[in-house]
Amino acid sequence: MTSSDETSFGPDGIQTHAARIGANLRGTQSGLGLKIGIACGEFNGGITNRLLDGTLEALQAAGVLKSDITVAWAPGAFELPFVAKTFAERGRDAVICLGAVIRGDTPHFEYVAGECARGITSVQLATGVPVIFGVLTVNTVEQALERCQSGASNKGYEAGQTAVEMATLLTNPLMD
Ligand code: INI
Repeated sequence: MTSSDETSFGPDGIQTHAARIGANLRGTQSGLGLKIGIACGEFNGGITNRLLDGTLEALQAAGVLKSDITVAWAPGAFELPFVAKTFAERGRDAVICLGAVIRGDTPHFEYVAGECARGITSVQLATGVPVIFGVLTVNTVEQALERCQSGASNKGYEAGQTAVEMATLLTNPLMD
């Protein structure tokens, strides 16, 4: 997390303005019954496997059933949006993209990371299914490793929680 004391919510969190709002909605971590697709990059697989470990831990903690989780491996981050689109079109409640793009000496990084992010945004807006950006875009291997250690700071864990939060938010009847 990069939030500081200054940028984090105060003690009332999202309730700060509740008295002035009709319906003040947020998603939950109740994942039972959610169908989740995970698109995972094989490139830098030592990192993406650790991200996947974090994601699975978060989904399990939220009660998502093992039988409702499908993982599809794509060659690299550039291909993740296509896999995500297929998952979204085939009935998943949320899709999680996991990848690791590490800067090299050429502009290749910008193309792979940029198109991956752009594609993920396009897919979720076009399909109406939340697609979570669990893709590391970092300058060094050390930075990548820092972000995929076990525990709640694992970016894959955050992505899993975000998927459950978004899926439950968007299906809340009060969104109508
Ligand atoms: N794919 C990644 O997931 N991470 C990278 O760091 C990376 N780099 O650096 O090249 C990468 N390249 C492969 C790319 O995602 C595609 O698979 C490839 O270009 C074929 O379309």
